[in-house]
Amino acid sequence: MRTYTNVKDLGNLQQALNEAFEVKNNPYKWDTLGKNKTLLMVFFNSSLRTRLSTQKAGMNLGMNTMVLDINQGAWKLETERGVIMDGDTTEHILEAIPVMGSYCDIIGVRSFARFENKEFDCQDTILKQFIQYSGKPVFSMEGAIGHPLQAFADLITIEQYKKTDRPKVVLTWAPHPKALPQAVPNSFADFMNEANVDFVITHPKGYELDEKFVRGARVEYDQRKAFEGADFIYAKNWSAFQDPHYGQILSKDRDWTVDTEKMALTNNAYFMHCLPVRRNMIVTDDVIESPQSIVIPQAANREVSAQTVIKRMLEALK
Ligand code: AN0
Ligand code: CP
Repeated sequence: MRTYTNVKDLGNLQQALNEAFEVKNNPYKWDTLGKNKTLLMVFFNSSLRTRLSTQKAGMNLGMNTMVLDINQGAWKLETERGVIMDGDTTEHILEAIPVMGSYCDIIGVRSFARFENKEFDCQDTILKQFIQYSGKPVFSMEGAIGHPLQAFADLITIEQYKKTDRPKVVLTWAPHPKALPQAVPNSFADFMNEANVDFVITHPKGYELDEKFVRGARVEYDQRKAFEGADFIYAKNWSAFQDPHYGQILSKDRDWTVDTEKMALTNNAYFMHCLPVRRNMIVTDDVIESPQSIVIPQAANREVSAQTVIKRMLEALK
Protein backbone atom coordinates (compact mmCIF):
# COMPACT_ATOMS: atom_id res chain seq x y z
CA MET A 1 0.00 0.00 0.00
CA ARG A 2 1.45 3.35 -1.07
CA THR A 3 -1.29 5.77 0.04
CA TYR A 4 -4.20 5.53 2.44
CA THR A 5 -6.83 8.23 2.04
CA ASN A 6 -10.09 6.30 1.55
CA VAL A 7 -11.79 2.91 1.77
CA LYS A 8 -10.75 1.89 -1.74
CA ASP A 9 -7.07 1.92 -0.75
CA LEU A 10 -7.81 -1.12 1.45
CA GLY A 11 -8.86 -3.24 -1.53
CA ASN A 12 -11.03 -6.19 -0.46
CA LEU A 13 -12.67 -4.95 2.74
CA GLN A 14 -13.35 -8.38 4.25
CA GLN A 15 -9.69 -9.26 3.77
CA ALA A 16 -8.64 -6.00 5.43
CA LEU A 17 -10.98 -6.76 8.35
CA ASN A 18 -9.53 -10.25 8.75
CA GLU A 19 -6.05 -8.76 8.78
CA ALA A 20 -7.14 -6.16 11.34
CA PHE A 21 -8.41 -8.88 13.69
CA GLU A 22 -5.11 -10.74 13.28
CA VAL A 23 -3.35 -7.52 14.34
CA LYS A 24 -5.80 -7.00 17.20
CA ASN A 25 -5.27 -10.53 18.51
CA ASN A 26 -1.50 -10.51 18.16
CA PRO A 27 -0.17 -6.93 17.93
CA TYR A 28 3.51 -7.88 18.46
CA LYS A 29 3.66 -10.58 15.77
CA TRP A 30 5.40 -8.17 13.36
CA ASP A 31 7.60 -6.37 15.91
CA THR A 32 10.69 -6.46 13.67
CA LEU A 33 8.96 -5.52 10.39
CA GLY A 34 9.65 -1.83 11.00
CA LYS A 35 13.24 -2.15 12.29
CA ASN A 36 15.28 0.93 11.26
CA LYS A 37 12.22 2.42 9.58
CA THR A 38 10.95 5.80 10.69
CA LEU A 39 7.36 6.96 10.93
CA LEU A 40 6.82 10.72 10.80
CA MET A 41 3.46 12.06 11.98
CA VAL A 42 2.72 15.63 10.90
CA PHE A 43 -0.06 17.52 12.65
CA PHE A 44 -1.56 20.77 11.39
CA ASN A 45 -4.38 20.32 13.99
CA SER A 46 -4.78 19.04 17.54
CA SER A 47 -5.18 15.37 18.40
CA LEU A 48 -5.31 12.98 21.34
CA ARG A 49 -6.33 9.58 19.91
CA THR A 50 -4.69 9.78 16.49
CA ARG A 51 -1.39 10.94 17.93
CA LEU A 52 -1.18 8.22 20.59
CA SER A 53 -2.76 5.29 18.72
CA THR A 54 -0.74 5.83 15.54
CA GLN A 55 2.52 6.24 17.44
CA LYS A 56 1.71 3.08 19.40
CA ALA A 57 0.90 1.26 16.16
CA GLY A 58 4.31 2.22 14.73
CA MET A 59 6.06 1.10 17.91
CA ASN A 60 4.23 -2.27 17.86
CA LEU A 61 5.78 -2.79 14.42
CA GLY A 62 9.28 -1.93 15.69
CA MET A 63 9.43 1.49 14.01
CA ASN A 64 11.02 4.68 15.23
CA THR A 65 8.37 7.40 15.45
CA MET A 66 8.65 11.19 15.23
CA VAL A 67 5.89 13.76 15.69
CA LEU A 68 5.88 17.28 14.25
CA ASP A 69 3.28 19.83 15.31
CA ILE A 70 3.33 22.40 12.54
CA ASN A 71 1.70 25.08 14.68
CA GLN A 72 3.94 24.55 17.71
CA GLY A 73 7.58 25.21 16.99
CA ALA A 74 7.77 24.59 13.23
CA TRP A 75 7.97 27.49 10.78
CA LYS A 76 4.64 28.83 9.60
CA LEU A 77 4.05 27.34 6.16
CA GLU A 78 2.76 28.96 3.00
CA THR A 79 0.51 26.55 1.12
CA GLU A 80 -0.44 28.50 -2.04
CA ARG A 81 1.87 28.74 -5.05
CA GLY A 82 2.64 32.14 -6.54
CA VAL A 83 2.29 34.04 -3.26
CA ILE A 84 4.85 36.80 -2.60
CA MET A 85 5.99 35.67 0.82
CA ASP A 86 6.36 39.06 2.51
CA GLY A 87 3.77 38.22 5.18
CA ASP A 88 3.80 35.91 8.21
CA THR A 89 4.66 32.61 6.48
CA THR A 90 8.38 31.76 6.69
CA GLU A 91 8.66 28.61 4.61
CA HIS A 92 6.79 27.15 1.65
CA ILE A 93 5.17 23.74 2.01
CA LEU A 94 6.75 22.73 -1.32
CA GLU A 95 10.20 22.81 0.31
CA ALA A 96 9.04 21.61 3.72
CA ILE A 97 7.38 18.43 2.40
CA PRO A 98 10.40 16.92 0.57
CA VAL A 99 12.62 17.88 3.52
CA MET A 100 10.29 16.01 5.88
CA GLY A 101 10.23 13.10 3.44
CA SER A 102 14.03 12.89 3.50
CA TYR A 103 14.05 12.03 7.22
CA CYS A 104 11.52 9.18 7.24
CA ASP A 105 10.07 6.14 5.47
CA ILE A 106 6.32 6.62 6.01
CA ILE A 107 4.37 9.84 6.70
CA GLY A 108 1.01 10.36 8.42
CA VAL A 109 -0.65 13.76 7.91
CA ARG A 110 -3.46 15.54 9.75
CA SER A 111 -4.76 18.62 7.96
CA PHE A 112 -8.41 19.56 8.50
CA ALA A 113 -10.69 21.47 6.16
CA ARG A 114 -10.10 25.19 6.66
CA PHE A 115 -13.48 26.40 5.39
CA GLU A 116 -11.79 29.31 3.59
CA ASN A 117 -12.00 27.92 0.07
CA LYS A 118 -14.29 24.98 -0.69
CA GLU A 119 -12.33 23.97 -3.78
CA PHE A 120 -9.03 23.90 -1.79
CA ASP A 121 -10.71 21.71 0.86
CA CYS A 122 -12.52 19.42 -1.59
CA GLN A 123 -9.27 18.73 -3.45
CA ASP A 124 -7.66 17.72 -0.12
CA THR A 125 -4.82 19.94 -1.31
CA ILE A 126 -2.40 19.58 1.63
CA LEU A 127 -2.67 15.79 1.79
CA LYS A 128 -2.26 15.56 -1.99
CA GLN A 129 0.85 17.73 -1.85
CA PHE A 130 2.40 15.33 0.70
CA ILE A 131 1.56 12.39 -1.59
CA GLN A 132 3.03 14.16 -4.60
CA TYR A 133 6.16 15.79 -3.12
CA SER A 134 7.34 13.72 -0.12
CA GLY A 135 8.53 10.73 -2.14
CA LYS A 136 7.23 8.50 0.67
CA PRO A 137 4.07 6.48 1.38
CA VAL A 138 1.50 8.80 2.96
CA PHE A 139 -1.56 8.03 5.03
CA SER A 140 -4.30 10.37 6.20
CA MET A 141 -4.66 11.05 9.92
CA GLU A 142 -7.75 13.15 8.95
CA GLY A 143 -7.55 15.26 5.86
CA ALA A 144 -9.93 17.92 4.57
CA ILE A 145 -12.55 15.44 3.37
CA GLY A 146 -11.93 12.13 5.13
CA HIS A 147 -10.77 10.36 8.27
CA PRO A 148 -10.20 6.82 6.99
CA LEU A 149 -8.27 5.51 10.02
CA GLN A 150 -11.28 6.45 12.14
CA ALA A 151 -13.79 4.83 9.80
CA PHE A 152 -11.70 1.64 9.56
CA ALA A 153 -11.63 1.50 13.38
CA ASP A 154 -15.40 2.10 13.40
CA LEU A 155 -15.96 -0.82 11.04
CA ILE A 156 -13.71 -3.06 13.17
CA THR A 157 -15.78 -2.04 16.22
CA ILE A 158 -19.10 -2.81 14.51
CA GLU A 159 -17.73 -6.18 13.42
CA GLN A 160 -16.62 -6.84 17.00
CA TYR A 161 -19.99 -6.00 18.59
CA LYS A 162 -22.61 -6.93 15.96
CA LYS A 163 -25.16 -9.57 16.89
CA THR A 164 -26.67 -10.05 13.45
CA ASP A 165 -25.12 -10.55 10.02
CA ARG A 166 -26.50 -7.29 8.69
CA PRO A 167 -26.97 -4.77 11.54
CA LYS A 168 -28.85 -1.50 11.12
CA VAL A 169 -26.34 1.34 11.51
CA VAL A 170 -27.55 4.93 11.90
CA LEU A 171 -25.28 7.94 11.43
CA THR A 172 -26.96 10.85 13.23
CA TRP A 173 -26.03 14.52 13.16
CA ALA A 174 -26.05 16.15 16.62
CA PRO A 175 -25.53 19.76 17.73
CA HIS A 176 -22.16 21.38 18.52
CA PRO A 177 -21.16 25.00 19.24
CA LYS A 178 -18.36 25.12 16.63
CA ALA A 179 -18.26 24.50 12.88
CA LEU A 180 -16.76 21.01 12.45
CA PRO A 181 -15.48 19.31 9.30
CA GLN A 182 -17.42 16.68 7.33
CA ALA A 183 -14.39 14.33 7.25
CA VAL A 184 -15.60 11.87 9.90
CA PRO A 185 -19.16 11.41 8.56
CA ASN A 186 -17.83 11.30 4.98
CA SER A 187 -15.46 8.43 5.70
CA PHE A 188 -17.98 6.66 7.92
CA ALA A 189 -20.52 6.75 5.07
CA ASP A 190 -17.84 5.65 2.60
CA PHE A 191 -17.04 2.58 4.71
CA MET A 192 -20.65 1.73 5.62
CA ASN A 193 -21.62 1.81 1.96
CA GLU A 194 -19.01 -0.91 1.33
CA ALA A 195 -19.87 -2.96 4.43
CA ASN A 196 -22.65 -5.51 4.96
CA VAL A 197 -24.92 -3.19 7.00
CA ASP A 198 -28.32 -1.51 6.63
CA PHE A 199 -27.08 2.09 6.61
CA VAL A 200 -29.24 5.15 7.36
CA ILE A 201 -28.16 8.79 7.72
CA THR A 202 -30.24 11.29 9.68
CA HIS A 203 -29.71 15.05 9.93
CA PRO A 204 -31.69 18.30 9.77
CA LYS A 205 -32.43 19.70 6.31
CA GLY A 206 -29.42 21.64 4.97
CA TYR A 207 -26.82 19.22 6.38
CA GLU A 208 -26.70 17.00 3.28
CA LEU A 209 -23.21 15.52 2.87
CA ASP A 210 -21.29 15.24 -0.41
CA GLU A 211 -23.04 12.71 -2.67
CA LYS A 212 -19.57 11.31 -3.44
CA PHE A 213 -19.68 9.70 0.03
CA VAL A 214 -23.44 9.27 0.60
CA ARG A 215 -23.68 7.33 -2.69
CA GLY A 216 -27.45 6.97 -2.57
CA ALA A 217 -27.64 5.77 1.05
CA ARG A 218 -31.03 6.31 2.75
CA VAL A 219 -31.35 9.79 4.30
CA GLU A 220 -34.13 10.16 6.89
CA TYR A 221 -34.87 13.68 8.17
CA ASP A 222 -36.92 12.41 11.14
CA GLN A 223 -34.29 11.37 13.68
CA ARG A 224 -36.72 9.35 15.79
CA LYS A 225 -37.90 7.40 12.78
CA ALA A 226 -34.30 6.71 11.78
CA PHE A 227 -33.52 5.34 15.26
CA GLU A 228 -36.31 2.71 15.13
CA GLY A 229 -34.80 -0.77 15.27
CA ALA A 230 -31.19 0.47 15.02
CA ASP A 231 -28.37 -1.79 16.25
CA PHE A 232 -25.72 0.95 16.25
CA ILE A 233 -26.16 4.72 16.73
CA TYR A 234 -23.15 6.67 15.46
CA ALA A 235 -23.38 10.34 16.49
CA LYS A 236 -21.34 13.17 15.00
CA ASN A 237 -21.66 16.87 14.35
CA TRP A 238 -20.67 18.40 11.06
CA SER A 239 -21.14 21.80 9.48
CA ALA A 240 -23.07 22.40 6.28
CA PHE A 241 -21.45 21.14 3.07
CA GLN A 242 -23.81 22.43 0.41
CA ASP A 243 -23.49 25.90 -1.17
CA PRO A 244 -23.99 28.67 -0.22
CA HIS A 245 -23.60 27.52 3.40
CA TYR A 246 -20.32 25.56 3.17
CA GLY A 247 -18.66 25.38 6.62
CA GLN A 248 -21.52 27.13 8.40
CA ILE A 249 -23.60 26.19 11.43
CA LEU A 250 -27.28 26.07 10.46
CA SER A 251 -28.65 24.62 13.70
CA LYS A 252 -27.70 24.06 17.33
CA ASP A 253 -31.04 22.40 18.06
CA ARG A 254 -30.60 20.25 21.16
CA ASP A 255 -33.67 18.29 20.17
CA TRP A 256 -31.09 16.34 18.10
CA THR A 257 -28.94 15.43 21.16
CA VAL A 258 -28.81 11.66 21.62
CA ASP A 259 -30.62 10.88 24.88
CA THR A 260 -32.10 7.90 26.72
CA GLU A 261 -35.59 8.49 25.34
CA LYS A 262 -34.33 8.29 21.74
CA MET A 263 -32.06 5.32 22.44
CA ALA A 264 -35.20 3.52 23.74
CA LEU A 265 -36.55 3.57 20.16
CA THR A 266 -33.63 1.40 18.98
CA ASN A 267 -33.00 -2.32 19.15
CA ASN A 268 -30.96 -1.78 22.36
CA ALA A 269 -28.38 -0.15 20.11
CA TYR A 270 -24.76 0.43 20.91
CA PHE A 271 -23.73 4.09 21.05
CA MET A 272 -20.64 5.18 19.09
CA HIS A 273 -18.75 8.45 18.65
CA CYS A 274 -15.22 9.03 17.33
CA LEU A 275 -14.39 11.39 20.25
CA PRO A 276 -13.66 14.07 21.37
CA VAL A 277 -17.32 14.51 22.28
CA ARG A 278 -19.16 17.41 23.92
CA ARG A 279 -21.46 15.93 26.54
CA ASN A 280 -25.05 17.15 26.65
CA MET A 281 -24.65 18.68 23.20
CA ILE A 282 -23.99 15.53 21.14
CA VAL A 283 -24.99 12.96 23.76
CA THR A 284 -26.27 13.00 27.34
CA ASP A 285 -24.16 11.80 30.28
CA ASP A 286 -26.61 8.91 30.79
CA VAL A 287 -26.18 7.53 27.27
CA ILE A 288 -22.40 7.87 27.03
CA GLU A 289 -21.99 6.29 30.47
CA SER A 290 -24.49 3.48 29.77
CA PRO A 291 -23.40 -0.14 29.23
CA GLN A 292 -24.43 0.30 25.56
CA SER A 293 -21.79 2.99 25.03
CA ILE A 294 -18.75 1.51 23.23
CA VAL A 295 -16.82 4.74 22.66
CA ILE A 296 -13.79 3.52 24.65
CA PRO A 297 -13.30 0.20 22.79
CA GLN A 298 -14.01 2.15 19.58
CA ALA A 299 -11.11 4.51 20.38
CA ALA A 300 -8.93 1.53 21.34
CA ASN A 301 -9.49 0.10 17.85
CA ARG A 302 -7.73 3.15 16.39
CA GLU A 303 -4.47 1.40 17.28
CA VAL A 304 -5.63 -1.64 15.29
CA SER A 305 -6.65 0.28 12.17
CA ALA A 306 -3.42 2.31 12.20
CA GLN A 307 -1.26 -0.76 12.70
CA THR A 308 -2.98 -2.63 9.88
CA VAL A 309 -2.41 0.28 7.48
CA ILE A 310 1.21 0.93 8.51
CA LYS A 311 1.97 -2.80 8.38
CA ARG A 312 0.75 -2.93 4.77
CA MET A 313 2.89 0.09 3.91
CA LEU A 314 5.96 -1.49 5.49
CA GLU A 315 5.35 -4.72 3.60
CA ALA A 316 5.18 -2.75 0.34
CA LEU A 317 8.58 -1.12 1.13
CA LYS A 318 10.32 -4.50 1.24
C1 AN0 B 1 -12.67 17.00 14.67
C2 AN0 B 1 -13.68 16.79 13.57
O1 AN0 B 1 -14.88 16.89 13.82
O2 AN0 B 1 -13.27 16.50 12.43
C3 AN0 B 1 -11.85 15.75 14.92
C4 AN0 B 1 -12.63 14.51 15.16
C5 AN0 B 1 -11.81 13.30 15.20
N1 AN0 B 1 -13.34 17.35 15.90
C6 AN0 B 1 -13.20 18.52 16.49
O3 AN0 B 1 -12.52 19.38 15.98
C7 AN0 B 1 -13.88 18.71 17.80
N1 CP C 1 -11.04 10.47 16.88
C1 CP C 1 -9.92 11.20 16.70
O1 CP C 1 -9.34 11.25 15.62
O2 CP C 1 -9.47 11.83 17.83
P1 CP C 1 -8.28 12.90 17.91
O3 CP C 1 -8.76 14.13 17.18
O4 CP C 1 -8.10 13.11 19.38
O5 CP C 1 -7.08 12.32 17.26
